[in-house]
Amino acid sequence: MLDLFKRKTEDAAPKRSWTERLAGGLAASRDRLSGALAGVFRRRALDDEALEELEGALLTSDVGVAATAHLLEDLKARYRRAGADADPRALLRESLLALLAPLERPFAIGPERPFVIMIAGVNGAGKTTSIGKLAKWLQQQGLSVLLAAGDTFRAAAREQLAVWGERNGVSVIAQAGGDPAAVAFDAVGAAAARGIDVVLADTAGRLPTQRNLMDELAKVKRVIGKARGGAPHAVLLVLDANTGQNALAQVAAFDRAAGLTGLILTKLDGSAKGGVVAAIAREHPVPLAFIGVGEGIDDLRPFAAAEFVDALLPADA
Ligand SMILES: Nc1nc2c(ncn2[C@@H]2O[C@H](COP(=O)(O)OP(=O)(O)O)[C@@H](O)[C@H]2O)c(=O)[nH]1
Ligand SMILES: [Mg+2]
Repeated sequence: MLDLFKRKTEDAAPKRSWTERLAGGLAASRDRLSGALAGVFRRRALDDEALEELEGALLTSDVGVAATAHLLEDLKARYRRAGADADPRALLRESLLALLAPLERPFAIGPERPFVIMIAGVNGAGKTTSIGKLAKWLQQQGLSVLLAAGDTFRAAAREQLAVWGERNGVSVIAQAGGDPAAVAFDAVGAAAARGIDVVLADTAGRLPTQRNLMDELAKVKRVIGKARGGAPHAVLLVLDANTGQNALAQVAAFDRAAGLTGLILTKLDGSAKGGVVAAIAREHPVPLAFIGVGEGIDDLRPFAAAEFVDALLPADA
């Protein structure tokens, strides 16, 4: 089982560059937006028909009703100001960048030691994989890392984290069938004893029946705080970019239960539409700390709004 997992990850190792994979993932949305903009160019006016076409393209790209309305209003205002020679593509890029830029916030590891990062998200969102990638990223910043296998309900999840531990050369604290909160508690203690800089605490995205995921998450958070006053210092929600508008509901629910400090948006390499970033920015802004574009260890980077807009709506298409 472990071998299978390893091979799968290696096969998916980056052959294309980061930019290519991000652009590849967003290709469908990019084509839709470019198609709608072509209509504006054809008619040489941002008229009702053009706006409707753009609206359709934005909605189909997961931008959501609120952010779509905002973007169209913003675009109209920019168009009015820019005058007859306006380049609608450049203006829409400006609108998008203005909307997304506030989500770009450098993810900083504070002075607390250990600095505890709790990773939350629904099952399959990409929590464990993102932890593997984050461990590498943190080590590249010169920080030592310890992983806590908090998804105790599934043996496979534990094994998967162990593989990422091995791949990164970092320790993993796990308990067979133990309580998630207890694992997190132990991990924080172990990190303190060993002088480790950062703890990455995995959590369950699905629970055995009759237990409420959000209650459990709040409990894990509380127990981490008992292990170390002030911890966790960051709570990151992992979102699968393919979940579309449902991602917004997840942001709201997890924020309520655990107080999110940031987001990780994964699987932007697939056929994700990407527009959900705009929806989050408009409706429930939480800093987008990282984006993921693959299953490999290097497939995670801090979110950069300009890079994202370039992939979604390049200047020169
Ligand atoms: N293509 C792609 N697949 C990903 C990415 N992140 C995670 N995955 C895959 O999504 C699946 C679920 O990921 P996992 O980390 O187990 O999710 P978890 O249940 O939240 O821990 C696995 O098959 C991962 O390899 C990503 O950025 N891109
Ligand atoms: Mg997992």
